[in-house]
Amino acid sequence: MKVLVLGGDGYLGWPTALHFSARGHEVAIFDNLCKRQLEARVGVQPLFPVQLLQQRVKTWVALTRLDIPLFVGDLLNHRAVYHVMESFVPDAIVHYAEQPSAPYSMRGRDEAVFTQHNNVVGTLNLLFAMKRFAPAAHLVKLGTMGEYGTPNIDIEEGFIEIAHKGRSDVLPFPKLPGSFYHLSKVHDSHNIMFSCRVWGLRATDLNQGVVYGIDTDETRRDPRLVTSFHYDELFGTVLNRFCVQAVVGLPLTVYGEGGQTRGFLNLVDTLQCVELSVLNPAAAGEFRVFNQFTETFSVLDLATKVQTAAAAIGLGNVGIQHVKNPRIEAERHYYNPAHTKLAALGLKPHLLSEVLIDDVLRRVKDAKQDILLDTIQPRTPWRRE
Ligand code: USQ
Repeated sequence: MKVLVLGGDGYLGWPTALHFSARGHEVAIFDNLCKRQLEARVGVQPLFPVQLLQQRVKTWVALTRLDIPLFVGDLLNHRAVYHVMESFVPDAIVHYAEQPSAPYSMRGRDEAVFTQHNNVVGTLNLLFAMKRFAPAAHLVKLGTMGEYGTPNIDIEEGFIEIAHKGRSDVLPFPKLPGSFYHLSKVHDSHNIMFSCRVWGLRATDLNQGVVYGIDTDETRRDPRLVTSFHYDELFGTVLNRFCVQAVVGLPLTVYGEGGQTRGFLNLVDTLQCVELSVLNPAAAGEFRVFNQFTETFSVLDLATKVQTAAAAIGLGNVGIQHVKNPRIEAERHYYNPAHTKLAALGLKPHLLSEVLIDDVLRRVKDAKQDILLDTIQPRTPWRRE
């Protein structure tokens, strides 16, 4: 298949592009490299050195003889999107090209506006480009479990049957997003669903949980293929952050009580889920939603697991620090989201094990000298101060 990866320079986009390329698909990357600019602006960097995108594509080509054409362009520039759609004509479009951080979106007005403009308008440009140049292509869009928030009822996969005053209908599941970033994904979902309804486009919205991990089969082939692994307060996800904190001997930063429960998945399972979605496309006019995670944990559960794994590899007794929660979120709540649709397509989960945490800890330990200690503590409050 012809697979266009939007945001192919990122933590998930880069390994996704290699995964499809290694499996014989014709892959192209579209990226505006803006994550690198955001990193420079706020003074953070990925733990392992990430080469220029052009250089890592060359490394992949040299190793495999498999080409990955690169389009450096911005989804906000509709002409750039029209150009890639017209010249590559993808069968599937995997869309990661968004500002991915909730804390970044909560830093202030500029960052909130940037996040929503970049994400929502970028996706709108993409939908118009699909309508015009690739109406049969299947959009696989990375959404977030955070669209649902933590309601006091079971969370369904996208839709819920509601009986109301003697009538019933199947309607989008209610949304309770927890940041301007998560809101941007809600707005995207509505725009995509509408485009499927009125233009007959086909789309799968992957409501993904929190991803952890460093390596995939492809990135492991050469250190120059490593993905962008963050541990700072803005772009690092919680388990990756805890592993880095354990290596430098800092107490693990559990926000508040730590009863916040989320869906989690290994980076390699993100690739599996995206591949299953691409190989089993939505029908014309269909807007599907899959909840994409393999297990749920509370933040405190995760901290305890990292503590145990750290002790087992001789990192000593890592502490846990219940820091004041910078976010407005329930710290104790009901959480039971459905996640059967990807399993029905054949997902074989790589569950979180001590071995995996060990692997991450060892990899991080080798790069310990490069960890920027002053980027770790949370500094972005949600509340008015
Ligand atoms: N947390 C801590 N300590 C930390 C960092 C985070 O207790 O040092 C807590 C947060 O308060 C939150 C939970 O861990 O309750 C998850 O935080 P996170 O930063 O790992 O994840 P989040 O901000 O929710 O965003 C991440 C990705 C985002 C994706 C989302 C999926 O950055 O792109 O959409 O996970 S989900 O969380 O299911 O919405």
